[in-house]
Amino acid sequence: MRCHILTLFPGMVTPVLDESILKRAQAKGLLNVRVINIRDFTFDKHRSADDYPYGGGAGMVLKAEPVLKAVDFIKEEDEEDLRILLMSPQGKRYNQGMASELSREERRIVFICGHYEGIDERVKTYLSPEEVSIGDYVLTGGELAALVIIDSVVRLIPGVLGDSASVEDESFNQLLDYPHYTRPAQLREMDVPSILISGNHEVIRQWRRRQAVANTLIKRPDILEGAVLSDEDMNILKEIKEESEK
Ligand code: 6GU
Repeated sequence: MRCHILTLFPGMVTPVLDESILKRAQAKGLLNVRVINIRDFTFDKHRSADDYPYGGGAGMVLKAEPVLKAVDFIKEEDEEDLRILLMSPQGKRYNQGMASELSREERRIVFICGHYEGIDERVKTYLSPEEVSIGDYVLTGGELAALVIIDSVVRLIPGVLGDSASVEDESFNQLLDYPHYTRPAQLREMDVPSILISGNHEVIRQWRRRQAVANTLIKRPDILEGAVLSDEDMNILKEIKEESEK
């Protein structure tokens, strides 16, 4: 994944990029991120990136020109053909399917992080970016959203996670997880399910599928509505439903 983050607050993103998996992915050359300060593309006396809204009203608006200049700069320095995402609570709701799609994107991805009450509409008119939201709530800016997207995309890139089995088959990876346990086998009178200690890998696999399906049915039945299930999971779901009707 190759991306640029355009922000007025580089300090909100760089520490996160310098930890854990995101740091390792960069060291391995699987993630390339450049953080660009939008303020570096302001050229007036006060280096102002925001201004009062035309028509009045509360709050400030992020100016269009510094953002457009920053994008011009990326096109000149790096490449012409960019995938531009505008972080906005009004955008299309981000999900795992979009993460999967972005993990295969060859182009450089540009995250434009707005702040203040909004961003001058002409950024949208000029760049026709994809507007993306990470959920139905309002953040103070797009930085955290951009990091959420980068994190969720990077872990899907082959070689990023140590164990490639950690990223399961995409199409059958839409259910919630099964429960995990580690040592000790008994903790405050709570035992690890004995199946997990049985050593029978096939039985363990089936137990986990069943837990995942049951977990999803209880906590997120909405996911099951649209999910493409394997034949095995379909059968498990049918069994669970039949049992609950008894
Ligand atoms: Cl992408 N930006 C902002 N400012 N707020 C959000 C968001 C994005 N997604 C959800 N809320």
